[in-house]
Amino acid sequence: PAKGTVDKIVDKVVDAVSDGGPSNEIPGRPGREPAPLEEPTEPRAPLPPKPDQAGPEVFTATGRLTDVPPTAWAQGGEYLTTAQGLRLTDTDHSLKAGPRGPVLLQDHHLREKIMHFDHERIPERVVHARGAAAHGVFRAYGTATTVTRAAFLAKDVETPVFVRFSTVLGSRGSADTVRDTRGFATKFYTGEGVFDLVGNNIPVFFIQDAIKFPDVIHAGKPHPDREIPQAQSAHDTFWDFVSLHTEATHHTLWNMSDRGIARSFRMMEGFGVHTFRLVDAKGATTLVKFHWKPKAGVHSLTWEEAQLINGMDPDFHRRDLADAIEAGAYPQWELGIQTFPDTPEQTFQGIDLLDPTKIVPEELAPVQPIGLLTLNANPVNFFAETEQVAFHPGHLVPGIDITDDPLLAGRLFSYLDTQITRLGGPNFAQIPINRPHAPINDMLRDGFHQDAVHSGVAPYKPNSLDGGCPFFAGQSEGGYRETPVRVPAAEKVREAPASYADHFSQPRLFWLSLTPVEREHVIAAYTFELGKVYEQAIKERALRTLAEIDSYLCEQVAQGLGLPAPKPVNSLPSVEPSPALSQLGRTWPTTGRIIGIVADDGSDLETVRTLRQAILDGGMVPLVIAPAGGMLGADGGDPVTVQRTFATARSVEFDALLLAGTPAPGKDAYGARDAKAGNGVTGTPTDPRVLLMLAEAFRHAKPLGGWADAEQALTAAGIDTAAPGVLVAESGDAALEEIVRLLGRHRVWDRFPPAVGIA
Ligand code: HDE
Repeated sequence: PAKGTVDKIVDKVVDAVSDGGPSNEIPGRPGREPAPLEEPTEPRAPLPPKPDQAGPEVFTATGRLTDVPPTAWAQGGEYLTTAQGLRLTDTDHSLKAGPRGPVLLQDHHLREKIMHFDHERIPERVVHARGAAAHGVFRAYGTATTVTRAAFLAKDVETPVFVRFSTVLGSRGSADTVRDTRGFATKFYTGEGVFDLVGNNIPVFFIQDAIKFPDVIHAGKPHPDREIPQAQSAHDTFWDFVSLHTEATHHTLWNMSDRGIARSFRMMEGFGVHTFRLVDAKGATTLVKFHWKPKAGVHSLTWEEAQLINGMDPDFHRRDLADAIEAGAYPQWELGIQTFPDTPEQTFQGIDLLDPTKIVPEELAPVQPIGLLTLNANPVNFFAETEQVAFHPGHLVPGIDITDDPLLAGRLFSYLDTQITRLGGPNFAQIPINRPHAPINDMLRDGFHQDAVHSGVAPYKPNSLDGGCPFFAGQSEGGYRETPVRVPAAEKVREAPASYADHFSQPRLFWLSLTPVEREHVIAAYTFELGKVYEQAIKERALRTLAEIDSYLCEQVAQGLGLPAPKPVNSLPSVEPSPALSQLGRTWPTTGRIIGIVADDGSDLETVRTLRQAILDGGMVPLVIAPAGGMLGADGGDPVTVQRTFATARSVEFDALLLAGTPAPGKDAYGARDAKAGNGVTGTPTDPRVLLMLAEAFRHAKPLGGWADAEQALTAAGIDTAAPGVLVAESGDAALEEIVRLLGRHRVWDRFPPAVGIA
């Protein structure tokens, strides 16, 4: 991002701190004017309309309203009105018989205001209820034109998009950093109609047939008796189901890997999961799998970090996405496709392309980039946009078709159906965020929340009364034609193909493709999750599933649970690992990374000033952490703005920590107070909250270090200063340089060499 834009976010943080904190007045540098307490009396200009959300054609008895910006319907006038447009003189007092008298039933404004409030909530999504979204643009490279006629994939075509990320299990108010699959749903507003790519950050799914969806979700959601636990898979019903229904093994293993605890929505891959069928201009078809590759790399939290964040900042992912966009550090992904010949078997090198529990390793079918997604604008209103957006895998455009994956077939029903309950009727396509940018002429009429005032008398076809309008489009006019795929002559059965019975070869492939560090995390995750299960029989069954993946994995988890490991399985499938499945081992851009600088008035502030600027120049975000808010400036130089205090900061917010020397305990350090009560922190020269921050950052394998007498604080925190990724540098510059180099790898895993048996 441009330096100025990252600066913006820092200034925003400064503003936020100055809003609530003590006076920031510094001689010669006055703080902000205090906000006026009265409401302004001059009307302000209406909010600008959103250019990509023009309204439907609306006519009234007095004429056409089409040219009125959509915001004018809801927020246009200068005066507060009722929903009927009546200007109001007061909204603070009910109408009463005298100031102390009873409230009058005739108060129509009170009645309307409370009635509307009573109905402000709508049912949350039955899955993927918790989410965050952003607007953006997709620019096609044109490389896909060899396999598809989709107009939005032609070279340099730019298409507006809206992308919603989500967790699956939790309710709308649940925490962001739980262990779960993440949704990655993209709405492309193409000139040929809306195309929705409704994917996840994990390339496989728990089930092979949509008819099992209620089962897996009932098992994952909180227990029906006490409605706990919220947004977790670490409980009996989930493990009961996945240990019995072993086709879930592959997806479960991905969830137990670091993919289940993404560092940021910006740092996740996305997958279309199913195989789709692309069709070129001549009707030739190619089978494809869609992939989103994040420009920022694929990174995860550590498990302890994820749990801490759920308490410290349950909106962590939501905030991270919005802050990055506001700072101008626009998140980007490349869209890519793996292509496979559309053969009657619909397999590729023996892998069944219709089985959504299977991947095709990138080493066998490389991901070919076809365009770039950039998220560049936050929603203006969460409810109107993020909550009301309605995705559907059946929203397709010419050139993109479905396959007979039985999981996809059920989804094609589900996503329309669910909106009727959630959005209150069949007209949800008219909600601004769902409106196509292509012209609509659908002959669908009436129903709840009908926004359009349709003209004409003949919403039927054929008709003569409306001149035969609207007309059918031929293929040359962009008409959608289903691919005439041959359907095999067969008997009606409730059965799956034989290849769907292989539930373990690909989990083994995934396990063997991970680095030792990643495998350790998988072992820890299973041990944690199964450790939360009460029923012994379920744990034992889950261990038998693990024995089908790898004996070491199974033994280690069994040991953690204090259970005997089941007998190793003879002849586990021999599979070729796919290194592309590992998140580690590559170096990524450090743009947008957050570096905390711990300092106080006794620190080397001159270097803090220089480093702060250097971090900004590098496209990263410096946050100065000090004993109290306001400014640091005891050395008489330019005051250094404090963004976090020892009270508001916690290690989980930062990707790396730098110490500008050892800070003295803050005046109001709770640790100092607690020390009097004898909690064991007496005698340390450093504020205990700083010690906690350092110890956590160390445990979470984050780069950390400092200069001046920083070593004293590190040692007081019990940190071995010779450990990898811990630096006590000669100068601030040297410390920063090394920190940035380490951040390119995200974490310093060398600090914790994996157990010998794991490699
Ligand atoms: Fe969904 N899914 N799903 N799903 N799904 C929904 O639609 C469903 C599946 C995914 O941000 C619901 O509007 C069935 C796979 C995402 O608004 C619902 C089956 C994948 C989102 C629904 C699946 C997904 C949803 C709930 C099994 C990855 C959030 C609210 C056949 C490829 C979209 C809604 C958003 C949401 C049904 C399986 C991704 C009920 C029946 C596989 C990202 O319609």
